[in-house]
Amino acid sequence: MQKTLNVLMLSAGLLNAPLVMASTDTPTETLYQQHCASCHGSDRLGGMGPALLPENLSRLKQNQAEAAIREGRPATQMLGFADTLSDESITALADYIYQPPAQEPVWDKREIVGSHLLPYPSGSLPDTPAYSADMMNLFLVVEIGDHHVTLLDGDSMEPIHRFASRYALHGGPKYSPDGRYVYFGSRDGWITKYDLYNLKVVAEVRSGINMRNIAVSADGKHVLAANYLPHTLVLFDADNLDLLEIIPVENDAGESSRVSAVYAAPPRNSFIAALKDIPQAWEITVENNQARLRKMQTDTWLDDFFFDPDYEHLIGAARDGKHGLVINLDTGETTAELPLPGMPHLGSGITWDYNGSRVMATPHFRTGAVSIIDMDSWKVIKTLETAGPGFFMRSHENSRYAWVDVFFGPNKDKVHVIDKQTLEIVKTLQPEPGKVAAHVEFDREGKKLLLSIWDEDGAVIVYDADTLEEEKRIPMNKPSGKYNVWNKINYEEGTSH
Ligand code: DHE
Repeated sequence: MQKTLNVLMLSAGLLNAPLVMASTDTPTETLYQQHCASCHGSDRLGGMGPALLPENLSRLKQNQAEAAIREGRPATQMLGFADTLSDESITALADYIYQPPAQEPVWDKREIVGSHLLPYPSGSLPDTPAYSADMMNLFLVVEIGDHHVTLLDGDSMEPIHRFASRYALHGGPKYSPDGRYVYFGSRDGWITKYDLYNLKVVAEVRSGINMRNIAVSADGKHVLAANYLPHTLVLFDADNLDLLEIIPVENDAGESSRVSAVYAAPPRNSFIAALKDIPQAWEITVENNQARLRKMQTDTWLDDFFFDPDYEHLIGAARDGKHGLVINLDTGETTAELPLPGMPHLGSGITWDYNGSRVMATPHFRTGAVSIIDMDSWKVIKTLETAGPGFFMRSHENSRYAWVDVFFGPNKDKVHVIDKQTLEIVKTLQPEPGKVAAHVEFDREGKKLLLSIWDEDGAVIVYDADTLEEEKRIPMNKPSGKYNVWNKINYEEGTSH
């Protein structure tokens, strides 16, 4: 019996791991293998269920994890264990998954290639849409409540299809330049390529254990993934998601770094990566399927980037959360410093023409303010007070209004509408009292827009972009981001890129 247990534990890499004991006298490791491993992987790297490692759990409080083990998770395969396990065992299990594993998990070439799924190789499906709609005015809505995606017809605002996604998608899905395919990234490292013509997942691969986001090159040939764990950028061929290169992220002294995010820079035909742990920004160009790196030293650690429309400058938020730096991407030199209150969320910044100049605007995570910055002089021309810290900002070239949410605090159910020419808030909406209202996306013409009621019993609300009147509500399960094909593939000025 002991021999069998040893073999089981050896195959799960457990004999070297410390044995945490639940007070039932059953080692917690054994409880994990008995009850959790079949879905979450014997190594905790995930399987049908998400990875259960400290990095992957950083957004879930331990008592919430305990509640999920006890009661399960509605609308998922996660069953509750209240009837099977004692309270002490449940607490011990929750404790256990927040401890780092005895051996650092490995996610290298073998694991990446081993994860690759290719149900429909490139060229194997029809090249015409299987349904009729304006394919340029489709929206994808990510529903994080039950990990699904809804495809919406942007003319009729009717759902066309709803499909299951990987667990915890994060960051905007990225379209191929012709708008036929979309690539999703999950926090657990999965990249999913989906064919919008045939409504099918065509390829999937897991780039890492804990991923931040992905970017698709302007020519549509490459996908680059930014990982926290391991410290890598991973380059894939966009056709079938074949692995091309694993790029270790480290400086010349061999110190490695997590990658905060990666962005496509279309006019430069390159990618730009933001690094979390070393004060550098990287530009990555791909030649003959090989990555060439340019490492720009920066004055401080920068997170969260925004770019001017020509991608000549990068605007990064300094780690102190109080200012931003403007860096010339050709010279790598810092050209300006911006005083910004309370952790700007530059990733959701937008730009527009104002009095003959281009301005950019960004909300802040820690302060109820929107900063509006002149992009020629790099001066803050207005700090607009809002009802609380915001997360996302949006507009459209054809709309006179910019929308910003109040994601945090007692006014989280409010959304401000800003007149882009007077730089004043002209209306504050409160569509569903008590529930977060956040993240807007316009249709391709800028005539209508969608706003999320960010709740399991939530909805996407359709507004007329001029009259600001509500037109309809489409029920959804915690809808987060919404992404219009035309706006994304044309790098529309009012949306994220
Ligand atoms: Fe995000 C985009 C970073 C927490 C929902 N988020 C991004 C991007 C970055 C980022 C760098 C741009 C990448 C892209 O689109 O390719 N997000 C971070 C964080 O550092 C932060 C604050 C903490 C973290 O743990 O990651 C964070 N983000 C969240 C959330 O809590 C949100 C609200 C819910 C969730 O799903 O996790 C959230 N982030 C989003 C969404 C986008 C996003 C919906 C895409 C916005 C868009 O319109 O493009």
